[in-house]
Formats: sequence, structure tokens, C-alpha cells
Amino acid sequence: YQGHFSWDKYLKETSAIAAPAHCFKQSTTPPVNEFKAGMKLEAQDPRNTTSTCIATVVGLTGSRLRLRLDGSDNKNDFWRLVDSSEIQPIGSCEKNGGMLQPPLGFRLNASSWPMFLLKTLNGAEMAPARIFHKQEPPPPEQNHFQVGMKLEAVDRKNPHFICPATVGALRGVEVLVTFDGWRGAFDYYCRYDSRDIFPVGWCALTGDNLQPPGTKAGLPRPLGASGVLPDSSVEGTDMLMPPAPSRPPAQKRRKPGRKKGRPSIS
Ligand code: MLY
Repeated sequence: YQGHFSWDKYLKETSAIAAPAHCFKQSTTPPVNEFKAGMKLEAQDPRNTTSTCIATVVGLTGSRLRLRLDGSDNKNDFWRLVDSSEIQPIGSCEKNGGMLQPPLGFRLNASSWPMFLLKTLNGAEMAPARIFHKQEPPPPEQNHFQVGMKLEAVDRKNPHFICPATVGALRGVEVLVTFDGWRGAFDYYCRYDSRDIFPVGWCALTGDNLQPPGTKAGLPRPLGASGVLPDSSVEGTDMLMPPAPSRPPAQKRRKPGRKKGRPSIS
């Protein structure tokens, strides 16, 4: 569900172009999501990427899974594409000679992990191997993004959100993702082959709920009846406006006392 947001209109209003599909490490047809809530699988612990843990699917959105590590709390859910190499069927870790680990912040005593694992897996609904995707799509051979191109991007502070975004800068293999209509607090640099960025139209294909642009900054604004810009007019995206002045990188503009990487309330 896209609300009333239309990329078609928005690209015209902003006279912007969508980053072409070959810029992204994403499949041209989004991967089919056959997972169900409650299924268990193996996942890399996002806070301790060398360890493989048991995770439960606690939600589904488009081609993504909302995952929670067993033995962890409900405050550290994370999202993965169904074709991510960071998720595997249960048994994969052991098959490769590894051992399943307790998640960072395991809520019991470490010594109770073996028994916890046994009980967790006993009678669990394990996601069948056939619903995993063989491999991630191949990465583009280089950074093809250009400043000003539009895309859809995961808001890393609120990772359930996928939002309209613009390439704000390029830095070697990295791309500055800036969120349209937000003042910069959510912006981040990522590699061009990040799995958190998608071509325009991705959410429409997956059924994900694409957020509308924010209303805080840099949006096209309508002219008043007088042909003069009303001061507080931030609603409506019908008229063409000159591009917003470019902004310095988000980090430099962060308010003191605000911790990096935490979900934001604003
Ligand atoms: N708690 C904030 C969330 C802002 C999300 C910003 N993203 C979409 C770029 C709010 O409700 O305003």
C-alpha cells in the first residue's frame, strides 16, 4: 500500500531520475517470500556477526523477514531479505562444522545455553530449506550511482520503514542515502551493493508499505493562490520547486547528546 504517494508524479515534480536497476544488488523480480510467522531458522547475530544463532520469524513484510533471536529480548528485532546469505535453514551451521551460539545479550546464564537450545528446537517449526533462496543477486561490478538519483531505502534507525531517498553524495564505493523530506538525521553512507537500498518501484512490487516523503525539508511545495509561496506550506506536492540547497553530511549536523544508531523518536 503506497498511500497517495506516486513515484511517477514525484519524479516529475522533482525533475529527478530513478537510479537504474543495474545500480543495485537486488534481483529484478523481488524474491518470493514463502516464510510464515513462527518459523525458525539460523541467522548471523547482527550485533556479533561471527556468531550464528537461532532466530524466529516474528513478522513478514514484502520480501523481508522480521527476525528475533531466540533467547534475546524483543527490543532488538532485525529485518532481512529472504534472499540474504545471512539466513540459513536450521542445521546449516552444524553441517559446516560450526556451533550455534547464544545471542549477544542472552537473557539466561551462559551455562544454560545447551539446554535452552535443546528446548528451543524441540518441536519447533523449522523453515524448510526449499523456501530459502540459493544465493544473493550478484553485485554490480562498480558504483554506478549518481548524485541526485532517487531510490527506496531502509531507514536504518527505524528499519521497518522503506522510504523515498536521494543519492546525496558519492565517496568511492559508498553512497550517501538522504531521506526525502527529512532534515538529515536519518541519512547514512552505505556501500553501493548494500541490501538496504532498492530501485524505485521495489515496494510496489513486493507489497511493502513505502513511506511517503517527510514534510520537514526539501519537498516540492505548492504556490499559494497569489502565486506567492506561503510560509508554512509543506503539504501538497503539485507544483514544481527548485531543488533544495545541498546539505552537509548528517553526522556533522547531529545534535549533541544524541546517540548514533538508536531508533529515533522524532
Ligand atoms: N519517530 C519518527 C520516525 C521518523 C522516521 C523517519 N524516516 C521515515 C526517514 C516520527 O514518527 O516522526
